[in-house]
Amino acid sequence: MSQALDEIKIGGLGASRKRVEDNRFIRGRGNYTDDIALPGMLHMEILRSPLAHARIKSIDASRAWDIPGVHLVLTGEMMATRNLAWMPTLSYDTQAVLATDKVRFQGQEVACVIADDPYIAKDACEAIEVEYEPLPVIVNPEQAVAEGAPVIRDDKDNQRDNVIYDWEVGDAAGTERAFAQADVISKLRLHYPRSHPSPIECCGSIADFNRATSKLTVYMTTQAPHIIRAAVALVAELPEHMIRIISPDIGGGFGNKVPVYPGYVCSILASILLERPVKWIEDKTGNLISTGFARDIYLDGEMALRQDGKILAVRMRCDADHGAFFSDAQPSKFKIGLLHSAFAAYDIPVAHLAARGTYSNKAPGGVAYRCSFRVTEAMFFQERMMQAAADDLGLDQAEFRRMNFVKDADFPHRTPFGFLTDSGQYAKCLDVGLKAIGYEDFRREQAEARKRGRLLGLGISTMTEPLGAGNSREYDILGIKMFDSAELKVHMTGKAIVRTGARTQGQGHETTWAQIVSHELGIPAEDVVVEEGDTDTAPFGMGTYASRSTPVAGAAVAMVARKIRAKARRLAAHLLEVSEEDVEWELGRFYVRSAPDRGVTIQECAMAAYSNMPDGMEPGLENTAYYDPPNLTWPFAVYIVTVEVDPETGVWDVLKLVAVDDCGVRINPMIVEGQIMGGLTEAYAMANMQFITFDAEGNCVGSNYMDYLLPTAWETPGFELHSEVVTPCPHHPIGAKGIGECAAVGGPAAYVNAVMDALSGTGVRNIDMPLLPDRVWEAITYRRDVSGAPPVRSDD
Ligand code: MCN
Ligand code: CUM
Repeated sequence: MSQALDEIKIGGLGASRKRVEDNRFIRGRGNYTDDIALPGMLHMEILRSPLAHARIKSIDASRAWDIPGVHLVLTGEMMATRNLAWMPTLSYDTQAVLATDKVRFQGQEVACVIADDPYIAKDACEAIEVEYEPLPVIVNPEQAVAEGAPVIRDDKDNQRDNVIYDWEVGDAAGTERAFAQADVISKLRLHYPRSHPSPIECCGSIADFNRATSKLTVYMTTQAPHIIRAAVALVAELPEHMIRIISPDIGGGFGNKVPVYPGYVCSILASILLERPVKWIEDKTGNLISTGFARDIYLDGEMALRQDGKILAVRMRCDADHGAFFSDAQPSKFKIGLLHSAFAAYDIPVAHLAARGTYSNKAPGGVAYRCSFRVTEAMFFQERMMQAAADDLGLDQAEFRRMNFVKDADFPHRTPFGFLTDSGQYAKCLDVGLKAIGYEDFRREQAEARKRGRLLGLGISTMTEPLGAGNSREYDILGIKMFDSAELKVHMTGKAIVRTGARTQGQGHETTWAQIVSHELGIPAEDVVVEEGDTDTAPFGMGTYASRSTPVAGAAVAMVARKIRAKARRLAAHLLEVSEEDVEWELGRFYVRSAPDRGVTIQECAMAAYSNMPDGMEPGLENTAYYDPPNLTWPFAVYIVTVEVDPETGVWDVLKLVAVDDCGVRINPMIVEGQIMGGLTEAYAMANMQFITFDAEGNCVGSNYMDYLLPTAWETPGFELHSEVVTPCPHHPIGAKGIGECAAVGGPAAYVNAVMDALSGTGVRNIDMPLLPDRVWEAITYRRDVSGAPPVRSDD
């Protein structure tokens, strides 16, 4: 007779538990960086460069110093005397903290003022006189490598041009041979425009250096507090145990809060110099103009095809515009992130990718924005290429994908670029999606509508994403291996606290980690509090990005709970006066195998750990687990969109969107759905409206919410989500795969493919995102491709 608990009732695995963090968020009781006020706190503002490329002839800050209430003016020159004018980036480059020699992008940090309040600081910034000598500006890779292009990074000894790297992966010779066998070669060139994560909360920090204790405490908006602590220790040469990084509530990160920004560094130095807390909160334009952007990549590729639809090989080239400093946060081994995860879901024998990265006079960044290290670009190119290839062969979009999918029985599968995928049911996901969208009926309707001049289109996109870096064999950042951790303390009454090295920014870890503990131990989720983000209390971890939290930190939570269960079993044996081998487990309770009625609850075991442990047993019930995943997790999804395009205006509307996501076991189905809807919304924004571009002088167009559009509930289409396909991850302790970015990764191609499908037969092969009405109209009207992000002329 079982007395096991009902797992869903106690908020375990699979329960759509309401998010516990929302209790404070929706009541306005969150505790964000800007909510924190420390006694004696000063305020910092940053003076930014109005020019994209210019030599600094002089900086005169005397008028700023004279303003009452100003405590400190920091310039590059002063930073240089402390060896802090430049800092190392996460990609083995250097980045200016405050400009000394030149400014290299519009919005670059030139000076900082620390004052009694932010208004005085801002006024004082305006009183700083900087004399610039403008230099020629580079805003795209083509200009970067042109004859006679000015060298942007002339600060670097061996840098003679604007090339950061030339990198390749795959089998060039084998790909060449496969192309020689092709019946058809399909080609596509496209630009994935620069986009910005644009979290509602901007970046900021409060540095608090206490001379009496020598302790530096920094409250800051970081997705990876431990990495920041290590960086501060190494760059500022402060002792690591005297640095405490606290990441309070975060109002969205989306990758924007992974890098180290000059504002953080300046607030820290200012606090050390002034021995007072210094707060820096970025404004919206500062955030859009200077912090980590994403994409800005030109992709060019070919697919070798057999007439019957079999893909023989893929060749990809890309030009990535990294801005003025190569500051990508990504595994060190891979110069262009995981772009080579492209085509992982398709059974393709051989492939080759060549990538070139270049500097430009734009803000640095490159990988961040809901992507596991450029997977977004990879999947976008993949699915646009699949559509183009199917069209070239005259094959049905769905059929062409299905016939090339990696089959369920073929896992584990080695992708042409060397990744090992381990599980999935790709065809099943596609079938669910096609049925839900009413594929056959829509195709008929589309043909009918065509006759009456109406343009309907259907776009399919699939994605598989490598989520959960490490394993530590292949994934490191600046040599620090990528693993994660969890610490679980069960108190004597059976209540518990779990801490991890990850950092939630809205994803709901406070809810879901408790559910994992609940699943493993039978402790009701409401009895488990989750804490993250304080380096003095959380175990070391690499932070939250690349949807690695569930795959890595979440796995660590399960593993540490199992360690606790193992000890609890010994306590149970002691309490039940039987040998450990005679003890059985069911959710929340140990019992005697031969007498199931005789049992003890996990809570009773917890009490015994403090009050009645067997002789020789270490008291207490707490432990830590570090988890180094054997592989990435590989979720899969199919997104299908139908649209109607108005040929008169180029405006397009989504008729229906169907999403079939297989992220393995879902810890909290409601949270997973929220993640998918958020991602589909961001994907819609990228496809439809979002554009951070630059004019020929390097002025950023898109530095405010009038130019850089965020979709509201009004324009966002409705989504139909499907969760019936579940392929547990074979190596994750609870079978979960990551989900946080999937829809933002796979979504854009679905929308674009739908619009392109509506235009089929017009000879238009590509319109680059965003598919603004004027671009679509131009394509329809002139029957031509609309490509790239050309510099917008400032006199236009
Ligand atoms: N989850 C689940 N079952 C699964 C997988 C995940 O219930 N099989 C839950 C998780 O426990 C977690 C959430 O879904 O509560 C997302 O989990 P995961 O896929 O592990 O992603 P991370 O927690 O590592 O979040 C990072 C990811 C990234 S990289 C970006 S960018 C992004 C995203 O999450 N930024 C976000 N989603 C975001 N959502 C919000 N609200 N805010 C951001 O800044
Ligand atoms: Cu690439 S954005 Mo998220 O990985 O933080």
